[in-house]
Parts: sequence; structure tokens; C-alpha cells
Amino acid sequence: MAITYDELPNSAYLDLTSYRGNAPLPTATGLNQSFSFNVALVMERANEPTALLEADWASRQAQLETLKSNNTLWSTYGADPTAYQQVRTELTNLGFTLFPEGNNQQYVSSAESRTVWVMVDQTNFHTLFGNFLHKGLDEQGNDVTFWQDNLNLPDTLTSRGVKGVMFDTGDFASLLAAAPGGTGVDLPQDGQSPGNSLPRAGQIYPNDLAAIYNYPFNSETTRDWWKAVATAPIGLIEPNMGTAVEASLHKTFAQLADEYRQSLPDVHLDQPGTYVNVAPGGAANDSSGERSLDVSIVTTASPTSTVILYAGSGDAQGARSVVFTAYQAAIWDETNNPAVVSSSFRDYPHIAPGSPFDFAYRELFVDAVLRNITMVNAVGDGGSGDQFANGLTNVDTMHASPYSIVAGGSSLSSQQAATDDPTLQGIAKSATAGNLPTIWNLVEGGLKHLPTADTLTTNERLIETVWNSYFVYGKDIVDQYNNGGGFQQNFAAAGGVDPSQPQPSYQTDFGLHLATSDPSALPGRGVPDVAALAGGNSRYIVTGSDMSGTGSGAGTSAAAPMWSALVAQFDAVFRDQGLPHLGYMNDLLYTAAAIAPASFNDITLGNNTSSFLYGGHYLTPSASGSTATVNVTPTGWGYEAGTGYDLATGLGTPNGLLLARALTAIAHEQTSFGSVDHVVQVDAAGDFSTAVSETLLIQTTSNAAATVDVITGSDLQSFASGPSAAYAWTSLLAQQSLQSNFDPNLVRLFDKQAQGTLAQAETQAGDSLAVFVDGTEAGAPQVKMTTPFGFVDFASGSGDGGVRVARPVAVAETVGGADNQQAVVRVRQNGEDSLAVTFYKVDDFNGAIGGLNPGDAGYAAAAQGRAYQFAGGATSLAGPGYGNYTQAMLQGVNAGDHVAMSLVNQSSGATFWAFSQANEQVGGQSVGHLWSYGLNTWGWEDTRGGGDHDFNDLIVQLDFTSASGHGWLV
Ligand SMILES: [Ca+2]
Ligand SMILES: [Ca+2]
Ligand SMILES: [Ca+2]
Repeated sequence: MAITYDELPNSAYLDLTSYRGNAPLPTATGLNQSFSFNVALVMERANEPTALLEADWASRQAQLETLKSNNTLWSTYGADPTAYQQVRTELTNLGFTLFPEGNNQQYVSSAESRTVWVMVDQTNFHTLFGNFLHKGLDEQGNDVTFWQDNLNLPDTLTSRGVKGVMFDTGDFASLLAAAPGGTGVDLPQDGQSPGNSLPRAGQIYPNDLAAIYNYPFNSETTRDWWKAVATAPIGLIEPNMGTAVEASLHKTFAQLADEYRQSLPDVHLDQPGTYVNVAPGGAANDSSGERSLDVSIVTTASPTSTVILYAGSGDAQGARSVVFTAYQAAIWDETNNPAVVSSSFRDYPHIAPGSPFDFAYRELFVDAVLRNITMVNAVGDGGSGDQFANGLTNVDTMHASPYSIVAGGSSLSSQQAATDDPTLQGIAKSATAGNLPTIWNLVEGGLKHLPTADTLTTNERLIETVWNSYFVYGKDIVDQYNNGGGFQQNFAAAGGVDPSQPQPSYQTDFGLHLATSDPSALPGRGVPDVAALAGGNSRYIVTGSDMSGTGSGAGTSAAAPMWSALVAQFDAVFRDQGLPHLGYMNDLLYTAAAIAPASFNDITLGNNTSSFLYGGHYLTPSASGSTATVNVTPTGWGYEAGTGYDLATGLGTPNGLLLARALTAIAHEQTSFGSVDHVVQVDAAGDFSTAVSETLLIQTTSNAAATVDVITGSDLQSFASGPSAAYAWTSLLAQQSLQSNFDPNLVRLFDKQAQGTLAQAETQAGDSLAVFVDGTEAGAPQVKMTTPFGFVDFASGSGDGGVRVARPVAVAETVGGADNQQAVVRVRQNGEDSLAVTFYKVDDFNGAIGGLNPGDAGYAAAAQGRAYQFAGGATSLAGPGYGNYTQAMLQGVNAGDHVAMSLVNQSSGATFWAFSQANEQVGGQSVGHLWSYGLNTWGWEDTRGGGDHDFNDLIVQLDFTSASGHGWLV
């Protein structure tokens, strides 16, 4: 029977194994006439879910819910069921043995998963692929099995939609060449990045780290909840292992995991955990440090989550448990239904774009979106070069899906650790000595308490830096103890740009323009998205590799389960507030960072540089060696941590509670308040306008004196602004200060720092809006993310000046659009006078009350008549005193209420309004007293005439959602 083949584009051997590699195919020394493995053929979808994937989170959830309730989700987005059966029949007719259909088999094979698994060997590889496997030697002299040219498939398969291929085999490895005369850089001696040079790393239990990261159920203020609140099931990718343990231990996996839980000091985690094994193909391995990290972390950070371990295809019938098979088992597990799936394993890390292998992996993560699963991946531990000696920066393409949260790695140092780390000593000393710039940077990184000589032993987190445990001694690139390590081992956080795919919309909407730092400067998907402790100055206390006893673990393989445990807690909060599972939520994370920057501890110090070529006069250990024996040439391309998002640590490490509040607020806004006009609209041409008549705060922030022009409709306002003071309050600091355990000493340390000029504009519906800084029109890179939440930041091209346009009025976006709700009011005082704040309902974004406008006679009385009551009946909330914090519950808030506020300075007797026309005048100009600090957060200036202009005398936040359900986030 003659078979007609279609060539598969971009399906060369190097497309599977060595994207951006620098080695040629080996010379064939003969056919490989003895092999056997299993192959996935992956079909296209009946329809493309493009619209669903590009919609916002709430719309995705609504579309999924509709498709599920109509029972049409998989007939729409799986393979065409008829074509799927035809593919199976064709393969059978060609003589192939197929694995049985079903989602709970050794291999997942179904129309929904679009996958058929077949066995191939030397007798029929050519029948399937129209090609042969050859034997040869790579440039390092290793045996290689490979094919030449592209693969093909019978046209009877391609015509029915087979497009993807994945091999369950370990036979195919990356190829790299030595580069004679490669351009090298000289590396500094000792630690390659600050913050990883503590002579002996600290040790931390995962639950204690969860408390440091302020997880909603583990935080300092909520420590009882982590053992009680039911959190979502977590799937762990554990290829060829599942729950297998050594028989000689005479204990079950559950007994061993529970012994570890019980070994946690002081917390009495005595209740047993729930562990589920999914290993229909068996499992040959019973020991792995990766599994120890995964299990130990999730079962103690979120101990009520069921832990499901996926062994993938196992080892029966020629299976090799490539990670792909375990992913499929997890994504299609309709019995245990994990809400989160965490993976730290990798296979085929360098797949080329446009290849059938890329199709298989890319669509696998889309399947996870459709199954409403949050995917979390470790970014990898090979630094910027990703252990791939092509001289460039690399990331694992299969771990860089835009539909997965990619977790990078930090090194965490306490004040004591920083004091003992020669690379952090200067920072520790400056901080203890009260050096303002140092402390300011530490607070941006999430510091909550003023470091002093007295706080040296509190073990509190002082600083996090990029995890990078590469050390150089002479010409050896090794670990700190010159015992292994180096560029080919797991010793530094990966991270960078994956040019095999476009930059995702959430990174674009966050204002990023990412490109590789190597000379190719290619744009693409930036990773990681986020970070958590991976190693360096702190390591995790986890079980031993065989699940018995305790040992020490590290790697971004720990950051991924830390984030998975956090997502499992978020999921519990979402369910408690009547929201669906989070599922694919990357866009929510970036939006949270844009509107509530205190949701993340920003890491600004360190690098992950490790790009290299083979050959040259440096030496580094082999992948498993303990001495430096492999010649390499460092090429010096990598990524530095910096302010905000960076390609070494993403958005940063979590402040779990603040992030949970932001995520739920975003979810409710998208779910229930789509009809509320955003503060600023932007059209396809990038022009701005206002949809409604509204009063806007115009806030200038700049390093130097600036001239600002604001055009609204036919009005032009021009004003000069002096430079902002060095420590003028930011949204980040204002929101951080609204934590009850944030140190009043830190609050007062940064008092009396003047903001730039505050102006006010009043717009009509449909008015155009344009902002110029020093004559240059300013863009608004994050407008899409922030405008639903009442503010937009305009930035000039030069980057040293910006203007925030913000509403002084909150919209009560309550849970489910419900009326008569409670709102949490959080207050931090950084003024010395006696203050009180009142909230009242207004009719519109201009503050009108029944026809009275701010500044009209009788407005104050009308406002008092519209005042909300606090629990207890009062209509004003007294400030807690200089530096201090308080919170209270506002009653009777209805969905969509426009909430305004006023401030009384009881020391001076003055009352101030959010609308400047109602305030005093200086030089004929009304004085503004309110400054926006992001998501429903504002700061008051409490002094007539503008005082010191620091707008932090009373920081006030309204939270319309956290009191719902059990109120866990209050
Ligand atoms: Ca950063
Ligand atoms: Ca002030
Ligand atoms: Ca102040």
C-alpha cells in the first residue's frame, strides 16, 4: 500500500531538541535498527478558542461556564470527534498498536485531549514519519539517535487534523558545539551576585516562609486558619514516581509525609494530610529531591489541600514518563480535579517555534485554561543561559507558556544573615544606622519593621535578592564550597525572554517591551512572572529524597510549589466570595501589580547571568560532577533585578494577603461592574477621552522641575511643578502602610516629604484628554489595567516625570453587586494633628448631592445627611494618632454607590474636601487636599494652604469586597 506523506514544517531533529543551538546534525554512522518508544499525535481543535483566551478573566469564566452547562466545551474546543475516530482507525489500518482511549489510562487518549498515543519501533517508524532514525556522535563524542530533514505524516492523518507530535522517550537530547575562539568575558571572583554569600545558609520551614510572605491563612495575624480553612486540591507533576516509596522504609507515602508535617516545630500540625496517587502506568522511581520539595512545601504551606501526585506514563509498555505525559494526566484528571498544577520538571526544554512539538506543548497549556486549572511552573535553575551552551540567553520554552504562572527564585536574608553576608554587610549596616535611601529601598522590597541593633535577632526578612549561587575561584565556576555547582548545574534562577513566542498581552498591557539581552535582542515572552525563595542565603527544610526524615532543599523547584500553595489559598477565598476557580490568572497578577503594587515585594538587587559557550579557559563541573572539568567561555549575557518587573525575579515575591485583596477586587470588578464608566477611555489610535463628566485629580511626580499641560475638551491647564521630595509617598508605600503590623517608626521616618503639584480638572462626557510633560505628549502604558480602578498614570518619554489622573471618588464594587454591604476602611496616620474622616454618598463623579455641588452653600450639611455610619453608629472615624493604624467597618454600602470623603482637622478646626473648589483658596487658587495612591486608596494633606504638601497625614483605603463570606481578608 503506497502512503502519501505530508511534510511537517519545522520538524527537524534540532527543532525538537536544540532551538537556538549552535551545533550541526551529527554525521550518520548508520541506521538505528533497535528502538521502541511511544508517540503522541496531537490534533488541532474543532474551533480555536482565541476569543476566550483574549477575553478578560471574568469573561473567560463566563464563557467556560456557558460551554460547560451546555455540555459543548469539548465538542467546541476538543478535536472533532468524528475526525478523531478516523485518525484512530487510519493508524490501526496502518498496523500501529494504539493505547486505549480514555483520560484515566496510562496515556491520556481522547477527542477532548486531541491525542492518540501509538507505539513505534524500528519496524514502523518510517510508516508513520516517512523517515528513519540514524545513529551518530555529537561534538562531545556522545551517542546520538536522530533523524535527518523533517518528519512527515501520512496525508490520511494530516487531512484529519493531526498537527502535533510528542515523543515519550529519553533518546533525543540537545546538541551543542564547542565554539572555537568564542568571545568571552572575565568574571569577577567569588559570588557572582550579591546576597548569596552567607557562609552557611539559613534553614526555613515552608509554613514559616508562608507567614513571612503573608499568605492569607498563614500570616502573622491569621495563624490559626492555615490548618482549618479548606484550600483547593493541588496537583504535582512527579514523573515516574507518584507516591512510590522504598519498600525498605516499611512505611507508606502518607505516613512519611505526615511524619514530616508532625515534625514542624511548635505548630502541632497533627492532622493527617490527603495524598492521591495517579500512576496508571506504574512508577519505577521512589526517591527524588524534586518530589520532596513539592510535597513538603504544599502540604505544610496549605496543609488542608489534597495533594495529587501524577506519575505520567510510568514505566510499563516502553513508557518513559516524559513530563508531557504527567501534564496530560493532571489536566485531564476529571476524578480529582486539581485546581492548581505545579511542575518543576522539564523535558525538551529547547523546542523551536512553529514545530509540531511546539504545537503539542502550547496547546497542552491551552487545555489547562479550558479545564480551568491554574498552572505553575518553575522557571528553572540554570541562570540566564539555562545550562544551554549556545552563548545566548535561554529559557525553557516548555516552561514559558503564557498560560502558566512561571516562578523564579530569590535568596532571602534576615538582618543577621545580611550582617554576616559580606555582599550585604554594607546594606545591613546602613539600615541599622538609619540611612534613609537604604531603608527606603528595603521598604520597597517589603520590609515592615525599622531595622535597629535591637531587631538583629528577630529573624525577620530584611531583603531578598536574586538567587544566584555561582562562585568563581580562579578560573573555576563552581559553588560556594567549590564542590560542584557552576553553569551546568541547578545553582541560579533562570529567567529571560523566550523569543519563540510573542510577548503576552498582560505583559504588554503592563507597559513592558521585553527582549533578550544577548546581541539577538529578540522580543518574546518574559519569564518569570513572579518569584519566591529558591536558595542562596536561605534553604528549605523538607523531607529527605526518599520522603523520610528531613533534609535541606533549594531551587526554583521550591518557588513553584510555594506559589501553588498560595494559589490554593486564593482559590478558597474566591470560592468563599462566590467567584469561580481562578484558572488561568496571569493577567490578574499583572493587573494587581499595576493597581496594588504592595501585593509584591520588589526585588531590585542581583543578576542571573550565566550565558556561555563550550571551549575556552574557564572550567565548570559537568551536570553531575563535583569538580570543574568542562571548558567553557562565559559570554556575560543575563538579566539584572531592578525596580518593578524584571527578568530575574518577575513582579517579585508575594505579599499574599494584599495580593488576595487585589485579585478579588479585580475579579469582582470584571464580574459585576462592567457597565461602570472607566476614569479614562483609550481608543484604537491611542487617544484618550473621558466618558462621563467627572472631577479628576491631576498629580505630578517628577525628579526635576516640570511643566505640565493638561487638555480636557477645550480647556487647557498649564502649571509648573517642583521636583517631588526624595521620599514622597508612593502607591507602594501608602498601601504597605495599611498593614496593621507595619512599623509606625517607618511611617514617621518618611514624613513631611512633599509631592509635586496637585491640580484638578472637571471634564464633560466625551471630552478628549491629553497630558504633556515639558512639552512632550505623555503616554499611559498601563492604562488598560488601571483605568477600571479609577486612575491612569501618564509618563513622558524621558521617564523622569509623570502625571496621575485619578478620581477622588470610589465606586462601591461589592461582591456580586450586592446592596447593604460592609466596606472595610483602613487608615494610617502620618500627621501630628487630631484628625477624623467621614464618608458620604454622592450622585456622580463630581461630588454632587441632590443638585448641590462641592463648594455650594449647604453642601457640608447635605454631605452630613448622606454620611455612612460605621459599626456603632458614628459617621466619622478618628485618626489613630501619629504613625499609627486603625480599621473600621462602614455600613450600608450599596452596589455602585459613589463614595466621597471629607477630613476634619480637629486641632485646627478646618474641614477639607476631595474637591478643591470646596476648600480654602491661596492666591486665588483652590487648594487640593487629596492624593490618589492606587486601588481605592488616597492620602490627605491636613493643613490649610497645603502645609508640607506630603499628602500622607491620613492614608485611607476603602475595601468593598473583603468583608464578604467569612471575611478572611478583612
Ligand atoms: Ca524587581
Ligand atoms: Ca502634611
Ligand atoms: Ca505628613
